[in-house]
Amino acid sequence: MIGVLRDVFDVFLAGEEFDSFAELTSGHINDTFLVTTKQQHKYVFQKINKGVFPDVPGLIGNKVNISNHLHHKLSNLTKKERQRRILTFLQTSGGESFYTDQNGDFWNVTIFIDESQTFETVTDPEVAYEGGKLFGEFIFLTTDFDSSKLVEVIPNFHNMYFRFDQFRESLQNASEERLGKAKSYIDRANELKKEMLILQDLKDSGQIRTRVTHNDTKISNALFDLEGKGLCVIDTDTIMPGIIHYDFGDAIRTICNTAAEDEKDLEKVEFNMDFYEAYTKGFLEKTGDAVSDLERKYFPLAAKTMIFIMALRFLTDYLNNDIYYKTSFPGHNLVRSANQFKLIQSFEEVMGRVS
Ligand code: GN1
Ligand code: MG
Repeated sequence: MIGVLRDVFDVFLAGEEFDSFAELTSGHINDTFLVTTKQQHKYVFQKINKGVFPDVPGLIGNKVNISNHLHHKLSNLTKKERQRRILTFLQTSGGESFYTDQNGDFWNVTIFIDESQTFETVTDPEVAYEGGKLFGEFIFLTTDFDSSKLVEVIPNFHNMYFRFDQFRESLQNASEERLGKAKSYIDRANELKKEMLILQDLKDSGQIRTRVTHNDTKISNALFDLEGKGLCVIDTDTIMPGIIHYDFGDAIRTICNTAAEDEKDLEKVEFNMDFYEAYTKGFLEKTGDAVSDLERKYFPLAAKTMIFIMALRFLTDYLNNDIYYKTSFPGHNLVRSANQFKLIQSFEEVMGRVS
């Protein structure tokens, strides 16, 4: 690995000297490294998974364009402040935002944001509130960016019809053993199908507007400063046109889960309503009038739908013998799916109590 990292280094950081690197392992898709220079600067080197993303140059174009837009919108801040609040992409000596290595893999480099922290799970409503403000601000600041200028980096990424089609195919190809182990979750997915298509229909009919969305707003993709204030939205690979519900719901999916998304002990998995309220408050404070009443009306369904889509995708990957997500033990995807289905059950109970 060191060889290719050095090649990437030389192309992006000709003026500095390589010191050391460490792999950052929290993502499920790409390979990510923290690189430190002898000048004591830190950068994030990322190799984008070209098996998952068919158009990597398009993907990098999206995220660089959105970063530039955000830098422009926050131009009242100093450059140093902006580089802590917004991902900043380096350019190669040839003026490109990515480098293609000898294997045809694509690399991009961003400035590492130091003195920051992330959360895999949330235990403090203040984190939920700050996360809501951060992702809400992202929506607010990108509302005037024409989303049709973005490449659809994974076509149909959050399209529920498409995810059900993939699920149906996986059922046809799965082993008897895996079908048996997954039976109760397969049944549950089918039971929920009709409700889980409502938002997709509202999007497809144009009743809910398509805008710039991040599409992977799990809480670990929000950086916080050391005081716990929201700092920067990271992992912008999946930025593309979408509906606000994708971002609202995916954040709730991780913030309101009292356990990690792959916790095996399902008794630990509960939906935390206080965090739902704290997140929503922060989100709406920042989005302001960028959110319509109709969009807002469907926030609770957005939460359920985004928990569900991950339950379905993990289940599908389990039935496909784990070809998409990185797994660390046999059955990892089934554990993830079971976890998300338990979260839906808890969500239904908690929401039933408040409504
Ligand atoms: C994947 O690679 P990572 O962890 O950023 C996935 C998301 C899921 C997430 C679940 C391109 O994101 O959709 O919500 O795992 N990204 C892609 O943890 O499929
Ligand atoms: Mg991601």
